[in-house]
Amino acid sequence: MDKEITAREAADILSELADLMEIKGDNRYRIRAYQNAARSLSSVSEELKVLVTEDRLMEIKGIGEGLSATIKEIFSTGTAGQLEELKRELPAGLLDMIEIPGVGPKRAHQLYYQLEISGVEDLKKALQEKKVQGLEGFGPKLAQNLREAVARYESFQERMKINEADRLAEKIAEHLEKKSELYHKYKSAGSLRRRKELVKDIDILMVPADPESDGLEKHLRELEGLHKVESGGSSKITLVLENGVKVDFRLVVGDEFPAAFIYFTGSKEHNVKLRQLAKQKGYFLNEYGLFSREDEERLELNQNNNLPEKARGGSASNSDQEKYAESAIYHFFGLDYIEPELREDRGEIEAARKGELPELIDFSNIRGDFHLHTRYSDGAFGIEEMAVAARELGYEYLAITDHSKSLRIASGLSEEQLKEQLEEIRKLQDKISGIKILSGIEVDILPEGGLDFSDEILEQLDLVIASIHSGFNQSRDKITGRLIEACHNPEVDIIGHPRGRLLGRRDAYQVDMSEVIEAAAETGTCLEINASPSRLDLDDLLARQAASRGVRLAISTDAHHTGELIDMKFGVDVARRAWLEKENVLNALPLEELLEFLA
Ligand code: DGT
Ligand code: CA
Ligand code: ZN
Repeated sequence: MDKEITAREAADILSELADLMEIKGDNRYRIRAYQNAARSLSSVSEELKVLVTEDRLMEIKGIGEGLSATIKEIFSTGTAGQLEELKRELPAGLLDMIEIPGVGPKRAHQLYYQLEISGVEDLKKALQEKKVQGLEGFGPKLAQNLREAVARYESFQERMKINEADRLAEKIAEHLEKKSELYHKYKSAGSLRRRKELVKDIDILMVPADPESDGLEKHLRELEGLHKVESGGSSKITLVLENGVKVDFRLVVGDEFPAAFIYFTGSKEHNVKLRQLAKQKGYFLNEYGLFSREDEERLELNQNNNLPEKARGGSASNSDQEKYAESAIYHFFGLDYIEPELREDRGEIEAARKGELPELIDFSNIRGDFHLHTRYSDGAFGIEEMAVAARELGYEYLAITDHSKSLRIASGLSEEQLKEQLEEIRKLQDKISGIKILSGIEVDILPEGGLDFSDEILEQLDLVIASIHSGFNQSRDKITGRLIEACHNPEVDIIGHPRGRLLGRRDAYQVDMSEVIEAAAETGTCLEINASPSRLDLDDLLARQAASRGVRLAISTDAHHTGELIDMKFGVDVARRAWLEKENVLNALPLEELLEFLA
C-alpha cells in the first residue's frame, strides 16, 4: 500500500462494517460495539501508526482485544476480512441505499430480506408500486419522505461536491505530471474552475506536445481509478472513472488556447453574451479563437498590450499568464478581465464594461476563523492544537465555538464546562504567541425560540454564533421568527449556517431569507458562509443579496478537526461567486478592528 491508513479512515471502515453487520441482522450489541469504536477512533488525535506499533489501541474508549485486532488488520491490509466477506455476501447497492436519509441499515435489512430490494432503483420502484408501506414500522408518511429523499439522492448523484472534484483533479494532475513531455500545458476549466459548489464532470483543457501521437491516450489508460476510456481522438478524450465521474480532455493547439479557455470555462450563459458582443463588432468567437467575419482570419491579439497595469513586467505568476491570455480577448471587447467565479451572466459583463467589477476577496485576505469545535464538544482536537494549526495558516485570530448544552448528540457544553474552557483559553493565551484565541460558543437557537444560554453567560464571551440544530420541520414563519429573534439579541454576533442544508442529504429548512437578511442588516448581525463543502451555507446568491443590503458575512469552517481548517478556501470560493470584496467579510478585518466590532 502506498499510503498509510489514518485513524479517521480506519474509523470509516469500521463504521461501514457495522452498517453491513446491521443490514445482515447481526447481534445488536456487537454492532453497537463497532459503532462506538468507530466513533472514538475518529476523534483520536494521535497517529494510528503510533497507536498500532506501540500496541496502545486498547487505551481508546470502547476498544477491546477483538476490535484492536481488527483495527490492526485494517491498518496493515487496508480492509478487514469480515468486511470483505459481507461485501461478497450482500448486494453492493445496499450500501448506496443506506445513504438515503430515512433508510439506514436497520430498514435496509427489512427492505432486503422481506422485499428483496437491493438498491436505490429497486427502492424507487417499490415505492411507486406502494409495496413499502406495508412493512412493519413503515407508513404512508415515511413512504412519502422516502420518495422525496430518493429524488434528492438521484439529482445529487449526478453531481459531486467541489472538494471531491478537487481531489479527483489533483489525482489526474499527479498522473499527468509523471509524463510531462506529453503536453505543453493543461488547465482545469468548466464549473470546477468557476468554483461551483457542485460539479457534474471534470473538464481539462490541454495543449498536447504532439496532436498526432496517441501517447497521451495511452498514458491516460493507466490512470488509477479509471473505469474506461469512453472515447478518444485528436481533439477530445473522455474518461469514465470507477466512481462514475466523467473527465473530458479538450485538446487544442497553442494559438487556440485563450479562446478555448474562455469557451470551456463557461458558463454557457456567459459565453452566449460574449458571442453577441463579438457579432456586434463584426467578429465571431468560438472555441478556436476570435475571427473577423470579413475574411475569417484569426485575430492575433497582442496580449502584453492588453495587460492590466499591475500585471505588466516580469512578475506575473504562472496562473496569471493564463489569465492574461484571456484578458486580451476581454479587453478587445472593451471589458475588464472577468474572474471565472463571476462568469454566470449575473451582470458581470455590464460591470466589466463600466469598470465596476468588484475587487474580489481571496484567501490571502482571510485573517481568522470563527466557527471551530474542540474536544470540549464533538471536535477531535484540543484548543491549543486548533490554535497552532490556525497560526500555521497565517491567521491572526481564531474563535473557539463549541456546541451548547441542548445539543446532546454533539456533547454540548454545560455552563460549568464553558467556564472551564474560558479558564483554559486564558491560560493558553499566556503560553502561546502569534495568534489571538477568542472565546466563543455556537449557541443553540431553541425550538421554541430563545437561546440555550442566558445573556449573562453569553456576555462573558468574545463572540457568539447562534445556530439552529433542531425543529427543522417547523413552519416557515416559525423558523424565520426564531432566526430574526436571534438577530435581535445583542449578544449574538453571527448566525451560523443560516439555512441548515446538508448538500445531497438534507434540504434547507423552510425560511424566508429575505426577512432574515433585513433583520441582520437592521441589527448589525453577521451571517455565516459556512465553508464546510457539505454545507456552503449561505450560498453564493444569498450571500450576495445579504452583502447588497449591507450585511457583513463571516466565512468560517465549522472545523471539527485541524485538517478541516483549510476548508476556508471553499468558503472563499462562495464569497467570490457572491461578488464579495474584503470589506464585506468580517474575518478579513485586522484583529483590532474585529475587537472593536465585537465590542
Ligand atoms: P457542469 O454541469 O458542472 O459540468 O457545468 P459546466 O459549466 O462545466 O458545463 P459543461 O461541462 O457541460 O461544459 C463546460 C463548458 O463548455 C461550459 O461551461 C461552457 C462550454 N459549453 C459546453 N456546451 C456548450 C454549448 O452548447 N454552448 C456554449 N456556448 N458553450 C458550451
Ligand atoms: Ca463540467
Ligand atoms: Zn452548527
